[in-house]
Amino acid sequence: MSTGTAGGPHTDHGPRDAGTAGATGPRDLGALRRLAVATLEANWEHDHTVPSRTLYPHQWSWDSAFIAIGWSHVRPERAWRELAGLFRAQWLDGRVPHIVFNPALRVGSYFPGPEFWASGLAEGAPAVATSGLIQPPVHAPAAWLAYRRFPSGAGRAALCRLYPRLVAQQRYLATRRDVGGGGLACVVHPWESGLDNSPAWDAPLAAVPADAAVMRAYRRHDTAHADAAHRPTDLDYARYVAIVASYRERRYRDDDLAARHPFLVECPLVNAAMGAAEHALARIAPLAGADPGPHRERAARITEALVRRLYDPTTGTFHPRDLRTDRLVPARTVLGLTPLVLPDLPARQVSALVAEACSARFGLAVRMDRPLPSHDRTAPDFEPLRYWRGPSWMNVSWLVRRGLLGHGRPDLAAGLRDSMIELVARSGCHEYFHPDTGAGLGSPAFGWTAALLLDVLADDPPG
Ligand code: 9WN
Repeated sequence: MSTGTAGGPHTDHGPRDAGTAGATGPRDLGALRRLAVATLEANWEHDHTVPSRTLYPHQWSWDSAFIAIGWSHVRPERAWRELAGLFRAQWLDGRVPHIVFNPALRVGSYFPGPEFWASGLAEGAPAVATSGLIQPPVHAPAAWLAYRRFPSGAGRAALCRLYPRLVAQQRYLATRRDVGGGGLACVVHPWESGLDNSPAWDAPLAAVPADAAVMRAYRRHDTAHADAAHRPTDLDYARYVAIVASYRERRYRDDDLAARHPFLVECPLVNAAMGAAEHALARIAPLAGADPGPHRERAARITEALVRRLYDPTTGTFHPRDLRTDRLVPARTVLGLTPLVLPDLPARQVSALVAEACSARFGLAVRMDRPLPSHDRTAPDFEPLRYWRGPSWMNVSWLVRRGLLGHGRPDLAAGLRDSMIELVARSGCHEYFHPDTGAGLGSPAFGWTAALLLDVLADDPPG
């Protein structure tokens, strides 16, 4: 990997010279750890951690799960406050909203803000303002890892309080969101996947009627804080807004999605996370006095459905299924690799995904020369600077690394770990990174980058 420039290491806490991949010395690792802790501390806000003080000043769902894992390494009580705070905003139907708005912040501190979502008008929404969407359900594994890292009595009590809420989150996804009837949950908005403008959504989004000019009526907050050339376009945002408007009009009810909703897609990541959550719940259940059996059964059913509905034997990877056309989306994005997190993924799919990850498309190796990209490097629509259309993200690398560890590939997992550490050593705790140079992009002090760096530095065994 060549030298990153944008963002540079933080001068206050950052390492001076962390060396090349795999050669990061112990003193440098100490400095990296301090940088990560300082980033989390700076983003802590009473009972949760903001992803970024500038771009994302509220609480985000899957960010909080990753961030809780980071807190478990340094201040375990904050891991539980983070998760408990998020689940206090759970809706009566079990959905965990993707944004919980901080009422103390001024109007306009994020777009679309609470006035746009109008969650208060929806049945079963909490008193605090939230969005009406979900994000990948990575919370049960996060809670399990946080407990395993520091298994105190207080941690166990917090985990047991969380357990029924985690179960309700799964029930919501498995029932209300199984619009395709095949045992998988669908996403109703690209934001629900966490990979907002991934090329995976281009085809299903193209069918949503929208005009970029509608964005003149709104003030985008993201482009005031980040380079517009790195962010989704105005036409993307016009479609995002149109899809929310359609869901909001029905007060975020899921009963007639198939008949009315313009975007319905089964996402490999959301469903892999849902399966991994059942495995984690099977570990948590005995602590909470519950039977792990049903969790194991549901986990097996989800893995079977994922392989049946989203795996394409001709490409050897997983693809989203567009329920409007009942076809797989052809783009080969990093979403396709994420089913590796399932411990019961059959050997055939594991070896196909390892081959896909090690191909020129994603460049995974025991010694990586460039970080894992979010999209196929060889695709004509690969964009090294634009958000989820090429740049490297720490959370996706972390998920793939866990999958590799779980499937007996510690060599490749170590290569990925080195490349993740090197990114932060070169560029700081950025939101995402240039997939060729490792330059830091987006927000410079990003929560999950710091949190997951702490986790990979600790290098706990899988489980
Ligand atoms: C919309 C907070 C979130 C992440 C998402 C990431 C980005 C929001 C945005 O930031 O999405 O939810 O405004 O772009 O795509 O994964 O959770 O960090």
